[in-house]
Amino acid sequence: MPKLTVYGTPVSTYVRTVRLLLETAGIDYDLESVGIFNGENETDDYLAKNPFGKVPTLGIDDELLYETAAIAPYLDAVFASTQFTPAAPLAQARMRQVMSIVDSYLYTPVIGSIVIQRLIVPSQGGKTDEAKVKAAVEPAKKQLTPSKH
Ligand SMILES: N[C@@H](CCC(=O)N[C@@H](CS)C(=O)NCC(=O)O)C(=O)O
Repeated sequence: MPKLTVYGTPVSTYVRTVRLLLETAGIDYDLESVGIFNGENETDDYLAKNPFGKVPTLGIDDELLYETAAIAPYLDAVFASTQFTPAAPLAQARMRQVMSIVDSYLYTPVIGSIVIQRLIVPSQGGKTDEAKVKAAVEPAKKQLTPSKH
């Protein structure tokens, strides 16, 4: 079993995705905190692990893997007997479709605006920018409305 290390901010939604999978499958790992609110993700040390300065990054012994859409299937295939991936190709494609929609369209209004403004800013003593929240509600609703498929 390789040594697995998750580098990232615990509250991050993408870090949570990777940790949910690890925890649910009972896979041993270490968590090394890299703060995205205090600039730790922009240090030379972290940028050497992940040149985009995003969390999470997964350490697998001496290897480093980043991008949640790469990390999750890797962990599922190697350590969880693909229990988190549907076997049927169409169901698998639907899963990737949802993941891609979240990454490409939903993250910015929901996390980047609503969660940051309503949760993170007040938790750090700041004041919510209600205009940013308001502007994000319609795009978020649109992305959350199921399509006919
Ligand atoms: N495409 C990346 C996105 C990860 C991401 O956006 N993480 C956020 C936290 S939820 C982050 O690192 N933000 C720090 C920043 O943008 O400076 C992935 O799938 O892992």
